[in-house]
Amino acid sequence: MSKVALITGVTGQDGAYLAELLLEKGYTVHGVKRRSSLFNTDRIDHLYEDPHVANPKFILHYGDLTDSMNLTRIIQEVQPDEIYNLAAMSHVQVSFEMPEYTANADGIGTLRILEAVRLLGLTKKTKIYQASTSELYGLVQAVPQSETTPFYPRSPYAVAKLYAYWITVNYREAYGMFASNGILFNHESPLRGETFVTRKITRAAAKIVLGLQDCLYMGNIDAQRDWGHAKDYVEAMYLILQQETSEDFVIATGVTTRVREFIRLTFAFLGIEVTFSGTEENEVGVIASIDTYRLAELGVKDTSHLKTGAVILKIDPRYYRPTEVELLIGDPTKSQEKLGWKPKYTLQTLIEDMAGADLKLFQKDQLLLKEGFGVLNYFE
Ligand code: NDP
Ligand code: GDR
Repeated sequence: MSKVALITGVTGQDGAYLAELLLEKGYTVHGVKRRSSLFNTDRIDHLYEDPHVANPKFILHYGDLTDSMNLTRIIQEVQPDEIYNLAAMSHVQVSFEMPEYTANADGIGTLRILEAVRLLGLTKKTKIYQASTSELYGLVQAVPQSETTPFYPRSPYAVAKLYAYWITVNYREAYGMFASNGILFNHESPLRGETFVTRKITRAAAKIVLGLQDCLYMGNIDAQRDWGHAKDYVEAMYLILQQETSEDFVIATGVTTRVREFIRLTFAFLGIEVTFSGTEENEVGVIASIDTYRLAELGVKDTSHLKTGAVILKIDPRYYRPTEVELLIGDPTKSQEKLGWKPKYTLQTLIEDMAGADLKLFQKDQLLLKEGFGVLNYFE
């Protein structure tokens, strides 16, 4: 009998990679997706199975983390061996604008799942993975951050996730449930949401190189993050639920990088050298040199719109956060030793994957535009 997994947040970046991984491992995968007025399954369309086939391996259910009855019914129907709770309002800056909703979905949503498993008498059968986050560390208490570093959350998102973290620990201790937190540091990919910083940068760099955008507006480019690839990180989620005992794990690369360095490396991969000048809100990023051979290699033949000395980055304080998390660097020793987990991607191969994919995406759009099909109408 194949194992049965239930993934909340299956339409998100991690949900898509995790569903793919578990299907490859022979699982039957159930996913919770939200009802939306437009299709929201782009990231998982390649996994779609006609629901009319016998014994489908990938099944979607409408649901929402704010709806207890709905979650309880789905869990009762599915009787999962493993639940991966990935659903969340996951954007830190947006959580300042929607604090109550964020607390409800990200905090109480986790309680709803734990309590459903308990009330349905599944505590001995169902293992639960909770998507915890390095945002819990917030204001720096010590670095590198490990499983024993104190938390100091700095956003409504992180405070909601703090509740989710502790309620997961509490259900494990109170009811003997297998419920584990993966404290994952930032992980990115070509499937990353367009408004997270890495994807915003790779998209803008690709568009600037193709002459579809002039300037990239950024917030705090001195923030430091420990960035990995989502493909590596979903492997860790799976491993956490295959352990004999339920425990919490930090998943990170152990390397931290400033946002400005991510910008520099992304443009460098695309053949543009960027230098920075000015300070704080007046800082700008300028094209220092253009490698036309590299651009030609990438299929960018017309570079007439790219000029040395052009300003391609400005600071817009709109993107500053009321309270910022300045420095994250994880200590992955425990996950390396106990899970045997090691990331395959480096920062450079992550950037190549993301910037390469975005360049291809906008080259396709450019072609369609040239031929008179479609409009370039992406909100930033
Ligand atoms: P995404 O934002 O890409 O995906 C979030 C998913 O949650 C989407 O499927 C979204 O649905 C769904 N969702 C949002 N609100 C609800 C709700 N109320 N009910 C049901 N589903 C909902 O996030 P990631 O894939 O990047 O992250 C996955 C999880 O891991 C999140 O919990 C995030 O907070 C956490 N995390 C992420 C890290 C990262 O660097 N990526 C690091 C550490 C933790 P829809 O598609 O309809 O919007
Ligand atoms: P983060 O990711 O807040 O770490 O949360 P994000 O990519 O949004 O920001 C990283 C850092 O970049 C700075 N920054 C900007 N960020 C955005 N989005 N847009 C900008 O224009 C910009 N300019 C500078 C930010 O201030 C910040 O310091 C992500 C999410 O996936 C969470 O769900 C997850 O829990 C954590 O990672 C780990």
